[in-house]
Amino acid sequence: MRNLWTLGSVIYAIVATIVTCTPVEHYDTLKSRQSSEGVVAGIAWRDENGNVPVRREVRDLKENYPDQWNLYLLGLAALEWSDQNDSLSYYSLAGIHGRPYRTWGNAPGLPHKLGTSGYCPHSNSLFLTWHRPYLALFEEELYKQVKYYADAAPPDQAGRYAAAANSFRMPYWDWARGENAGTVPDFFTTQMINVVHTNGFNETIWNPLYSFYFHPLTPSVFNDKARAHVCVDMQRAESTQWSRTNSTLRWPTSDAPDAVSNQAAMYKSYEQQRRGLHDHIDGAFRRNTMNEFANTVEEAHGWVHGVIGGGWDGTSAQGHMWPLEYSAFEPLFMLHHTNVDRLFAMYQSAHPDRYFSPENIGSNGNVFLEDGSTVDADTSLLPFRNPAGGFWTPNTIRDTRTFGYAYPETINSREQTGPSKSNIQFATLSNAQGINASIAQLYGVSTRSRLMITGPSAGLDTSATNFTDWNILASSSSPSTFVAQFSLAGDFSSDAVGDVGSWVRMMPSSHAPHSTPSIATTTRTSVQGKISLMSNLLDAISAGKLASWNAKDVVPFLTSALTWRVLDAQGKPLPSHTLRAFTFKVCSATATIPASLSAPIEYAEDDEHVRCYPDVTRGKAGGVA
Ligand SMILES: *[C@@H]1O[C@H](CO)[C@@H](O)[C@H](O)[C@H]1NC(C)=O
Ligand SMILES: *[C@@H]1O[C@H](CO)[C@@H](O)[C@H](O)[C@H]1NC(C)=O
Ligand SMILES: *[C@@H]1O[C@H](CO)[C@@H](O)[C@H](O)[C@H]1NC(C)=O
Ligand SMILES: *[C@@H]1O[C@H](CO)[C@@H](O)[C@H](O)[C@H]1NC(C)=O
Ligand SMILES: *[C@@H]1O[C@H](CO)[C@@H](O)[C@H](O)[C@H]1NC(C)=O
Ligand SMILES: [Cu+2]
Repeated sequence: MRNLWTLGSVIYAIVATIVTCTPVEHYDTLKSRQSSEGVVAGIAWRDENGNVPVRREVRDLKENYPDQWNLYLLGLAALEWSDQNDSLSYYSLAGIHGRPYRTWGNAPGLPHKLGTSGYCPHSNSLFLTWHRPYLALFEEELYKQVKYYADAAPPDQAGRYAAAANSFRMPYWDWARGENAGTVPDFFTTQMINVVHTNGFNETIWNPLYSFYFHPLTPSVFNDKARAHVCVDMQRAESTQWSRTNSTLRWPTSDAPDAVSNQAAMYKSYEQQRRGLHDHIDGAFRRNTMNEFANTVEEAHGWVHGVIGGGWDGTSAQGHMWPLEYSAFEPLFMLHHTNVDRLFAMYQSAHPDRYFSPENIGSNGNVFLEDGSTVDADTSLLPFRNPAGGFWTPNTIRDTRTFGYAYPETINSREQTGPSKSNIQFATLSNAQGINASIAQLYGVSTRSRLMITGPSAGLDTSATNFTDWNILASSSSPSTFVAQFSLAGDFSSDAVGDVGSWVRMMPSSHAPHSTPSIATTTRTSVQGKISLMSNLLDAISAGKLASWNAKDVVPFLTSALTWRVLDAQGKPLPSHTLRAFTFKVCSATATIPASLSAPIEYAEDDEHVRCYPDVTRGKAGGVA
């Protein structure tokens, strides 16, 4: 008994030390405490037919709905400058996701995790569902600001702005449309932006999409190093930059306090990655279960965090968007995650019968999830309370209309039962043809059109309907953030880096307690990734470097051309001998092109039509032999 007691007090002392390392700001020091604390109700307004408005693509909002665009800029700027002590301020809402690791909305989570983790679930199946009420909460607060500006309009403009405000919903940035959707919008990257006030006056304001200013910055809650000094068990290769940087940065020039963003690096990174992102989302929509879809979308999502934040390839310091702990402070976070939520809603519309099955989360716990627990569609999504009582769950957030919004592609899709099918006002994209056609046209079409163009010159009879689809299948048991970059150009020092695309896993830094070499010895359950080679093989065929996409040509080509490297969260390449946590193989599958352009390409998944080629990967670090 005595030994047990002694052991118990030692454990208690260790836990107490860890908990007191980081100052925990408790919610009750914050303003706005009320009985409805932490309740996410969504936006109640509906049109005369009872339909919810849509969240629009941000470029569509700017070009075609200028009143809503101007209210958005004014409202977002006001929210960003709101009092950080208010629990519904931009700062407090962003702080729910990761740092400063404080409790929110009277939902403290697990007592022994207080002050060590945020609420955001990553690398587990709650990822998509947790962000839906999170975004809805942010949207509610943004909407209040938008209404405030509309209500202050001069009397002769009041009706116009009231209408714009009522149907305002926050925009998304569709980063998944590849070359078809152009570059990073320029209004993400300019410091100043023009806004037209409701009284008609023009003003150039600080662009709220450019960066968020901490006011004040509280170094004690953003200082990983200071914490590591107190907690001797946490020797981390982390920087103190977060406790010194007054505003959110992208691809910062250094980790010094006077660092500035390098927007051109974000711009270029997106140009390099957008085709791979497109292929990856195309692949996500082809997954057969919601859990697999969620996992594949989360990979592409992590990739966008890197495109915006930078710092993962060693060419810059880390920007706020890259580490999970700080990413929600970056103004583009909400635009990015709203697109993730939209992709989720589209998959739901295409497959209304599919939803989340129970999953063990392994080591991916957070402030409210114990490591090793099993989550399912009834797990509480802390800290977001349902007005009907208790917390929201994956089952209760299933329908976006619960929170008062839809997306252009889902507003009238077949599974939804809104009273009107003719609400053209909200339908910026035609969805009359159904959700599968929208998915095929937005995310499946580039491979197909390129096949049709390149096919004949590569000896493909375009009246034939079958072709061979090539992918890298990857798996990893790494518990830390990593970026696996794949290349056919072979030169990782050039601009061609990652020309095939990347496979990204974003993890909280607490998952790398002893820095990266421990990657090799961990035992957590593995994650799977699938990276399409199709676009690059088509390029190679066009360039005359590859005769056809048949195995007899592709296998020798990939054997000599395909290389990869894996970077840690700081952008340092991992030495080959530490890649034991990874496996990479190259496989092909038979795919069938349907006659109708609005029907998706069909990919065989069964063993009979899938073949793997160890020749391609043998002798390469992590490669299957
Ligand atoms: C916010 O709260 C802190 C700590 O309670 C206090 O020092 C600070 O003055 C408050 N700031 C504002 C703007 O109320
Ligand atoms: C405001 O500025 C825009 C862009 O510079 C211009 O097109 C518009 O006419 C201006 N409106 C007013 C009321 O000055
Ligand atoms: C950051 O803000 C603090 C006070 O808010 C100020 O003292 C400091 O000079 C600022 N640093 C930079 C680099 O602007
Ligand atoms: C979309 O297509 C899939 C097959 O690819 C089918 O199972 C599903 O029912 C379709 N969804 C709708 C809403 O038509
Ligand atoms: C195309 O592939 C499917 C299997 O995915 C197969 O059943 C069919 O016979 C193939 N058609 C041709 C023309 O090869
Ligand atoms: Cu995220």
